[in-house]
Amino acid sequence: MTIGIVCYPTFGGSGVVATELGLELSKRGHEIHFITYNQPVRLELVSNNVHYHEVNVPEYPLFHYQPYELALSSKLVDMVKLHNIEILHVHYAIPHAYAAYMAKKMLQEEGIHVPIVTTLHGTDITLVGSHPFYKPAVTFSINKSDAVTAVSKSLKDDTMRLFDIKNNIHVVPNFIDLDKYNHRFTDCQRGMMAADNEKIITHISNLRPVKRVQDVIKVFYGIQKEMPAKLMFIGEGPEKENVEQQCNDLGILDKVIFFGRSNEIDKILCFSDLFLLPSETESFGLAALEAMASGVAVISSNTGGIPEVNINGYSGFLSDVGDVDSMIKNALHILNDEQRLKTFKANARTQAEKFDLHAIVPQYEAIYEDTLSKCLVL
Ligand code: GMT
Repeated sequence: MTIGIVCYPTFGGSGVVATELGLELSKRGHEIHFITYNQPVRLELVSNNVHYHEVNVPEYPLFHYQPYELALSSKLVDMVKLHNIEILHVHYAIPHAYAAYMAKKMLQEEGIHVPIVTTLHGTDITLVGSHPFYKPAVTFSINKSDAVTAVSKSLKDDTMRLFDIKNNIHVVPNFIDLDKYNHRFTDCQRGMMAADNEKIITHISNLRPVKRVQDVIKVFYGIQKEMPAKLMFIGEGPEKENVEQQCNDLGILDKVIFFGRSNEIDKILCFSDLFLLPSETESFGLAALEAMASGVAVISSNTGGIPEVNINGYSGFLSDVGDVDSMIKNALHILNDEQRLKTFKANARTQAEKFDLHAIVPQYEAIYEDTLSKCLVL
C-alpha cells in the first residue's frame, strides 16, 4: 500500500507513534509518505520507501493567523496525486482530520477516492478537542473519517462520552519495538550518573502542566529522604523553570540531572530503577511503556488509559492523581527490597511485551485493508 501519514513532528507521543508506525510499515513493504511541517524527530532515515514532504505556510502579514489547515489540505491533494497515495492516516484530530477531509473532498471532484483513517491520541479529545471552540469541528472530523482508532479503551470511552460520535472506534494501543530496549549497549554506564548505592528514578515528558511534574519532584523528595537516590529528569517544556526552582527550594538540585530533550531515552532507561508518571490525564502513557520495555517499574497515577498499561501491584503501582504520599509509600515499598525490585522490574518488561509492535502494527494494516475494500465497494 502507499500510505500518507500526517502527524505532529515533535517529541510528543502522537508524533513518536506515527513515526515508528510509518517506519515499521515501510519494513513490511509499504510505501510511506510523511506529510508535516517538519521532519519528525524520530525519522532519522528517509529511504526509497520512506519519504518526507514538508508543508510550508507562506507568511502573509495580512493574515493575523497563518492558515496551516489550508496549506496542509492543499499539500495532501498534491501529494496524493503525485505519489498515488491510496490511504491517508492522520494522527491527532485537530487539525489533521479536518484538513484531510477537505483534501478528500477536493480529490473527489477529480474522481480520486482516498479514505482517511484518524487516530485519536488523547489531548486532541480530553483537553483541547472537547473545548466548545473546537467541538463541532472535531465531532465532524471524527464522524467523517472512514475509520477511527483510539490508543486506549479509556480514550475511546471519553470520546464517546464527550462527542456525538456515529462512527465505530477501534482501540489500537501504543506499541513498542522491544528490540530497541534489549540493552546491548556497551555504554549503559550507570556509574556516570549515580553511585552504586544510589537508586535511579526517571521521569520523561514534555513538562506540560498535565504531567504534574511538581508531583514528580515531591515523590522524589520523599524517596531520597529515605535512601540514596538520583532523579533523571528528561524533557523540555513550560514547567521546566518551576521545577528547577522547586528542586532548589527543596535543596535537592545536586540530586537531579536535567537532560533536556534526548534521543537516547533507551540509554537512560537502561540503568533506571523506577519511572514516575503522576499525570493529571494520560490517554495511554507511551513514556511509561518505554520505561517498562527497559525493565523499569512504574509509579503512576491511575488516570485515563494508564491502568491499561501499568498493572497495579505487578509492573508498578497506581495512585489517585495528586496523592503524593501514596506514590512515595509505593515507591519505597518497591525500592526497599532488592528482590522485590527485581521482580517488579521483570514484571514491567513482561507487561510491555503485550505491546510488541509486531502484534500491534498488523492491526493498523488490517484497518487500512478493510477501509480500502469498503471504499472500493462504494
Ligand atoms: O502526552 C503528551 O503531552 C503528548 C501527547 C501527544 O498528543 O502527542 O501524547 C498523547 O499521545 C500519546 C501517544 O498516543 C499517549 O501515549 C499519551 O498518553 C497522550 N497524552 C495525553 O493523553 C496527555
